[in-house]
Amino acid sequence: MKFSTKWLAMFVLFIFLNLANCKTEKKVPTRPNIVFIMSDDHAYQAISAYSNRLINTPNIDRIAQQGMLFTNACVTNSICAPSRATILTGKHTHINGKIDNRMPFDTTNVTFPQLLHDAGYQTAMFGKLHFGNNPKGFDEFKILPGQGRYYNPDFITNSGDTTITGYTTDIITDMSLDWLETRREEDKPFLLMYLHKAPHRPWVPAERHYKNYINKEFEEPETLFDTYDGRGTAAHEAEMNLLKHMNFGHDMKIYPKLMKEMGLPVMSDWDTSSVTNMMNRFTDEQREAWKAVYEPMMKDFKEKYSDMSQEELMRWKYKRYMQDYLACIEAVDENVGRLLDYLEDNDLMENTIIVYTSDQGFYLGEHGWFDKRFIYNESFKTPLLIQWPDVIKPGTRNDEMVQNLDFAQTFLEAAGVQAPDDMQGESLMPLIAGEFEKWNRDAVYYHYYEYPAVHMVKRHYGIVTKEYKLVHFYYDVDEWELYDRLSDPKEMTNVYNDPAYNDVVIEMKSKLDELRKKYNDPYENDDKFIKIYKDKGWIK
Ligand code: SGN
Ligand code: CA
Repeated sequence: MKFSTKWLAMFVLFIFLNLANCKTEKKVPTRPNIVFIMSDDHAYQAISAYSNRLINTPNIDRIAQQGMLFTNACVTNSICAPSRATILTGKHTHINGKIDNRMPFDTTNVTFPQLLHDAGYQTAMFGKLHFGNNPKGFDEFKILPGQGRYYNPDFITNSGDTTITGYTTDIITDMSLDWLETRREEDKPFLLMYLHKAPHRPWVPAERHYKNYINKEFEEPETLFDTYDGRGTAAHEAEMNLLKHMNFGHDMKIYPKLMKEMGLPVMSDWDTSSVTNMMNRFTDEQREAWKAVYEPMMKDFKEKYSDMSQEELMRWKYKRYMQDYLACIEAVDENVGRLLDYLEDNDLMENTIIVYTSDQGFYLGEHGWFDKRFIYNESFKTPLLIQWPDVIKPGTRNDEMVQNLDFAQTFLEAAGVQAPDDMQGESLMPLIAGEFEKWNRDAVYYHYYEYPAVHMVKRHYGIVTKEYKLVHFYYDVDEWELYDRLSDPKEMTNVYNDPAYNDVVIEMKSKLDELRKKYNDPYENDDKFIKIYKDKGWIK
């Protein structure tokens, strides 16, 4: 009797200790895997976890269902390579040097993948980087040169260059799955950067999607016919209006020969050559499939064009734009689903941080625009969904002002690696672990430089809080704008000169000065970067 009581007590203690252990293990997971999924130019308006007005993205939405959806995530400089440089370095672009798509990325910058690799992580990158130089700190990479191609893409890899037949979104996923399946070292945590080219311009979808989308119609944004009254020179002069600047060839996929026949204007140097290049790159099979769907579209347009009003043409262009843009996202969503299924089927979900984001947001006809660059909402914000079953409560939403600047420190903290002191973001760990009292950011800083350049969005910087947005456009103008984000969420009225907002302007300007100091961006920097453009002969 005595013997069995002792054993029973020991058994209970053993169970208790084990349970306690499991509990600690669950709460503070060690060295999680990180799957960083980023697409290019994916507007949050085209993810159903944010809004199902345009498209259903059941797979991307899974990440929000299992984790957290950020409704106020934004970038520091809304353009491709600068955003990527900020993500990798945890620094604003005036510090890491990649202020625009043209300047080279300075490879002496320390990046979070290098630090994770040094700390024992296995690291891989597949897809679009857009730096002009290769990534450091990766055991393996296969990246698209520059913008890359939608069909039969070339890749730069750490074992030589290659060209692969097929559709780029599928191929980047195949590469990632192949790496996970055949080269992952099970005794190490891993970082996988899975980076889509889609849905970047010129929006070339896979056959299985374009044939379904070519006859679809879409709800229009309220501001499709915006005339920019109530805003400054920059909005009026930007060259990203669907009616005025979206190309008939390159974007709408009308054959150059037909453009000529119909007298359609050529809107960029590459408007006509781009369709020809795309057709030449296709395999015979891909070309025939394409013609079967896009030639009837052209025929139909040819019949209607001469009777179309400018308003009808704008509507037609919006529809055509959405057909191809959203069809590209279908493939991204499907492929994200393949990756999530793999992680699920291989017991890799529990202690893996999965992030879905884009390098910036995008205009889907809001203000009559496509493209990005502006601090205005659709391009300033970016989608952000994060799951980490061991840590994040499923189905949560967060409306804090988080930035692409914050990823590096978040991942380093999650991996237990000390972040260098000169990184400028904030780890998102308190937000994702539900310790909200530890988060105290109330404003973010933004600075865009690539001007004069394609789309002609003027240089500007600004500060954004949940309530207000203060912007200064400079270089060839000197104009301030203030938006009341709560009463004017579509940003239609600049209230900078409205006396009712005098105090807000004063307060926001003083906060702006503080942030420029905090991020080490003295006002003299603005001229320094203009001078670089002059020295390079990009401006006179
Ligand atoms: C290309 C696009 C632009 C786009 C930039 C930058 N033109 O130049 O529309 O703004 O890339 O995009 S295209 O005719 O070549 O498609 S970014 O995402 O790489 O920054
Ligand atoms: Ca981009």
